[in-house]
Amino acid sequence: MGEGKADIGDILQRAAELNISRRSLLKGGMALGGLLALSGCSMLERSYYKSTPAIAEGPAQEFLSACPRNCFDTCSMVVSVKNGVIRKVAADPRNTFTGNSLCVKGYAYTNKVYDPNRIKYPMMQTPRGSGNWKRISWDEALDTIGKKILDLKDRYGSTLPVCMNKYSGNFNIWHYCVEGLMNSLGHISLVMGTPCWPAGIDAQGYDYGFMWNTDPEDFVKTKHFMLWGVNPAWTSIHTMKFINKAREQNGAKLVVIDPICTATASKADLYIQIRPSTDGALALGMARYILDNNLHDRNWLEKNSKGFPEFADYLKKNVTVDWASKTTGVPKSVIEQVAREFATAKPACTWIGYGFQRHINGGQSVRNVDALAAMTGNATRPGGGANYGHLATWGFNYHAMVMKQPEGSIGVESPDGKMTHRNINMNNFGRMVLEAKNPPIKMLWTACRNTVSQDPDAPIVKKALDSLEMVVVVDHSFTRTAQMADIILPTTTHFEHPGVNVSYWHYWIAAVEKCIEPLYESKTDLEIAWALSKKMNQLQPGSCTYPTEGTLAEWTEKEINDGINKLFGIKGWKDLAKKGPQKAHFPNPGYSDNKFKTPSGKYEFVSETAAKDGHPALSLYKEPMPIPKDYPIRFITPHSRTAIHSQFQHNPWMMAIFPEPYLEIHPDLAKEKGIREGDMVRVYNDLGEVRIKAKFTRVVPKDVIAGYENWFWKSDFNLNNTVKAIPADMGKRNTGNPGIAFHDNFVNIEKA
Ligand SMILES: Nc1nc2c(c(=O)[nH]1)N[C@H]1C(S)=C(S)[C@@H](COP(=O)(O)OP(=O)(O)OC[C@H]3O[C@@H](n4cnc5c(=O)[nH]c(N)nc54)[C@H](O)[C@@H]3O)O[C@H]1N2
Ligand SMILES: Nc1nc2c(c(=O)[nH]1)N[C@H]1C(S)=C(S)[C@@H](COP(=O)(O)OP(=O)(O)OC[C@H]3O[C@@H](n4cnc5c(=O)[nH]c(N)nc54)[C@H](O)[C@@H]3O)O[C@H]1N2
Ligand SMILES: [Mo]
Repeated sequence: MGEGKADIGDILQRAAELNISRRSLLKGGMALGGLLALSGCSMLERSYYKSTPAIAEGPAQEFLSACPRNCFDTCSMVVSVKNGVIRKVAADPRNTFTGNSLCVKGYAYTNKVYDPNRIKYPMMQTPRGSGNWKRISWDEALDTIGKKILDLKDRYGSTLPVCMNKYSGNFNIWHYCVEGLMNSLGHISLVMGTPCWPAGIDAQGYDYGFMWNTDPEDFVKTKHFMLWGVNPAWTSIHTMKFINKAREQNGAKLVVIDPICTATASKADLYIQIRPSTDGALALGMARYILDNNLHDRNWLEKNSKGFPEFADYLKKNVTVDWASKTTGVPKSVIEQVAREFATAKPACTWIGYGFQRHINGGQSVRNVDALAAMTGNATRPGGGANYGHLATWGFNYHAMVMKQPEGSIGVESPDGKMTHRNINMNNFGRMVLEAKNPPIKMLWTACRNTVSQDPDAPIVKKALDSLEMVVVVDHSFTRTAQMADIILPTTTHFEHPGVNVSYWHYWIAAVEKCIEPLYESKTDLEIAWALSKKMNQLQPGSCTYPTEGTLAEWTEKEINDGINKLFGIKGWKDLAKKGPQKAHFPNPGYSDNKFKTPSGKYEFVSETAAKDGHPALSLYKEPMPIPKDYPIRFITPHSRTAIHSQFQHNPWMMAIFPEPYLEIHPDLAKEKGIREGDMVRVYNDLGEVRIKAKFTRVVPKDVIAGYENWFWKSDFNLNNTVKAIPADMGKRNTGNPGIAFHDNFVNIEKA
């Protein structure tokens, strides 16, 4: 990692040595009455829309911050504080990707921090799910948890009955302390993988060696955009600025391919309403047209690629534009037109969204789109690229994570004879917890994660939680998962501690300064790790190797190394905080030097690595999932404008502007089912059901309905009640487990 550019190989190897999951590095029915009475919320609920503290007098002080949510944009922010109270959160324009504005969620931070429904104290619920919450002290909470871990270790001879599920609540670097803490207890049942982007990572791994998107600020150079299953008008609003600039300055054309006419699609020059999960056929149909019309970049292909002749041969024998048109539902003339325009515009930029690859053929479809970008010479052209994401700025020390197990810790034997954690697939979490044997799973520690809300198979996840002896949730919100906990531990927001953040999309780094004191009795995840380790060692010396003290400032500084310093032109975290956000200076962003990390060192149309992993070596077409007879309607559940997953939407300001979820339904389908606009609709399949209000719209085709994943305060609306844990085709190589086909979700509907 000496050069600062994260060598993912190094990081993964280091993680593997320490038995830390790859996923940790890769985006790594409570009854309310009782609770509200205890926490003082009943009073606060009455002033629901006035939740920020009274105006504080005195001079404002400004602090640097960065939004640590799992989002492309990872905005740099400036926070104004008066008398210890946050008054304003604004964009930091020194980060030129962030520019002058935040998103609707960023501006709602003052409300999120002071949300009256924040978890304020450690609390215990007896019995679980009853709503009978009691405030307890930190000492009692940690003592109870520590004794349970030791009891399980005693009964089963190892810490394998302890399971940990963490994902993307907070991407501040030292938040990997959660993995570190668990690693320090011994080998556990570790939830590995990611629900987010794994199929695409593996796909780009086969083609490029590893994903590495071009600098999105370079989108201004582009002449032609093809956005495949990505909705930046909601999910990356800052990238839209650069797309719009290219349209103004270069007359760039914007093509959007999505089964839903999204907010992004509505602004496009050309919107292609594709049949879901058939994008591979569109890409290959375009490729065939480009080949037939000699519009491919022979020069680039000869020098920089491997296997193009085989790919061309496949196209000639197996692909026609007619076939592509029939498969995708896109008219032949449109395929031909867009193929010609894409191949002749230089540079042409392709952006593959994460929503795109959440299908059983998602990874293979990414390879098909990659191939299209490569054959036109756009794979590495500045302002071009087949852009997906990157980890090139993530070369930190992971000091908070890298911990060793106690001596003699017993785990699962890996093929090379080493002890490791037991791999619990994040994308099949519920079932794997229920089915774990020898030893069974008995306890769950979860932080930065809302499994009941965000994971597929929600009804099975609930059963799994019910089956455990203890569930511990560290969070600031009373999430659905928290409602099923025995113990909840209140944690800080990023305004209450220092930290450091980078993005998996843009190239900036930003320091996070502590702006205010931790609210109520909340502690950072890192302080919780120190405190639990201390408690464990009091209860049984040597039972936890995690350090027991430190300062947050020191631990933040310890994440920075020479490589990071060099890459960003800084001298440690303090210097970064002094200078403000900094941008990485890569000599070869997005493989613009055409040096790939594949075995051949070239772009690979034919990948032996893919073949070794059981996939086609060639970038050929993979069929979508057949539509089940009893459940003929596809239910797509993408991301919401007013939330990051289960965060923000439930906060008072957001509830005020957007109080309830809606189901997008085509009027013709609604008519067939006897549903009127505004009716409650029961959406169901053999897994479960969800009830949502119908909103008539023609943005969805007749055989597709859409609802946006979200958590509304006091609502039991959960889209994942119907989403089954069906694996995507790829993801295991780089993230430990395959991705999840969220959008191969089939249901039926009726008036509720
Ligand atoms: N406001 C907001 N921003 C976010 C997030 C959020 O929750 N809210 N989440 C962040 C995270 S973690 C992520 S992963 C990203 C996700 O960012 P995106 O990938 O932009 O968003 P998604 O909503 O997952 O999916 C985008 C689109 O994929 C489409 N899609 C589904 N199946 C297909 C298909 O077969 N073909 C094609 N062409 N399109 C298809 C959906 O209709 C949807 O419009 O956004 C990040 N930014
Ligand atoms: N149906 C459907 N489901 C999906 C998706 C979809 O498109 N459709 N998208 C999937 C994707 S792409 C993703 S990335 C996942 C996201 O899944 P998660 O990562 O679970 O989602 P979040 O709701 O962002 O965050 C989880 C929790 O972290 C908490 N949190 C925030 N900051 C901190 C902190 O500092 N410490 C601790 N301990 N907790 C904190 C939040 O309050 C929240 O409750 O969801 C997936 N689920
Ligand atoms: Mo995600």
